[in-house]
Amino acid sequence: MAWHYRLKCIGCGAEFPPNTIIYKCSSCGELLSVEYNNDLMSPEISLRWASRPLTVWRYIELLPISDSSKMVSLGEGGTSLNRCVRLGCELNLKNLYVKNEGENPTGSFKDRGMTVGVTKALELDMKRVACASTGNTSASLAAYAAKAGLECIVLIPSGKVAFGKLVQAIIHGARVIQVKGNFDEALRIVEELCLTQPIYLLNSINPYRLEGQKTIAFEIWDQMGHKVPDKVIVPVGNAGNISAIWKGFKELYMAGLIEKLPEMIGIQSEGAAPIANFIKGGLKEMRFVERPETIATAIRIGSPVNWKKAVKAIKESGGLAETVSDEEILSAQALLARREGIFVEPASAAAIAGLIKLADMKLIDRDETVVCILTGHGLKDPDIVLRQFPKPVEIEADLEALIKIFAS
Ligand code: AN7
Repeated sequence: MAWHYRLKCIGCGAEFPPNTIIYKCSSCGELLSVEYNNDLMSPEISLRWASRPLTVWRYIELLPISDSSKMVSLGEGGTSLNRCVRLGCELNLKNLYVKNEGENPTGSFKDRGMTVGVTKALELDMKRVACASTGNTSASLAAYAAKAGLECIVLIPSGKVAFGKLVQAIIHGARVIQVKGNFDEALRIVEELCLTQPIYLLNSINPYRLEGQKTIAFEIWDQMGHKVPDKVIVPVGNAGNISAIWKGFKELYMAGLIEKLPEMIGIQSEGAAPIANFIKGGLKEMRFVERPETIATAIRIGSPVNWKKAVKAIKESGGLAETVSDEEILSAQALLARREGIFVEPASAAAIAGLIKLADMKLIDRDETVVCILTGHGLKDPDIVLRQFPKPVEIEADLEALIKIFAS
């Protein structure tokens, strides 16, 4: 069978045939990327897309799957691109949009990656899948593994995963293992496990998973009438998503479907900001954060494995990186909920907090088109909200008592 793609090392350029179980380059140890055959990269590639529903699989010609009969899907993708008139007004931005990834089946963008990654696990005839996770990856993998009938193992940092996400992994039947340590440590041991046992690793060092996530870019292009925004703002943890979205835009460009590329803006939490510190500080060497800490537990990551891909995405695109405090994240979360009716988890609110900060600093022009990626649903982490707001008042079941409340 002729393949339409191959794996390529982002460091030394070594190429590997598709359908090899490999996560890093065997000669230099760098990350791998999926590259498509040149003859696919023409505007004709999009001819068949228009007649298909807006989902991850609309773009199958640019996905690394050969046997669509094995497809494991829960209806992921096709999330709304909402125009934010009220929030935009407040920030003095005329063309503000948010892409609401919380609408995905398990409530986060991870589903785009897992539909492709778990389909790949079946193609490779793997029976067990695993990941380390700050929560959403494990929730998503657990669901897709259940759908596919695969055994699922997830490692999470002890006590640092939002309740809703933990509950998802448990109900879908994953073997949930709490690691006394942070995400970075959990990832290190699960990677070693998968290299020594027949277990398929579905963290974002898996290049196939990121292919699913790049469809965020394709959908934005489709939803904007075959145009791309000036700026795309993405919360960054392990840095897979910003890298994937940039790859998506670049493929549209290589295929001749767009004439310009958006600037990629990465936002990290102050207490877990190795990439933002590296870019903002113009550092020569990456300094990982040994003890990452932030209220946005999804992005509580100190050694992002995809940092090289992400730095390249931000620099190549002429974008930038910024940090936001926990306070700024929580206030952005409430502002978005109250102005636009969208409830996101703190990691996603980091993108809005970054937007606010950059608008204040006049780093976004009033006329520019901006898209913020809202990566996960707010209901995954309700405790955080309850802790910040006073308890609702309680009254007797009596009209007068009710009227009294409004009078006060
Ligand atoms: C809501 O679930 O890393 O920069 O293990 O859940 O691609 O890592 C989650 C990451 C942003 C950061 N927003 O994306 C995990 C995990 C939400 C997230 C990110 C995550 P990457």
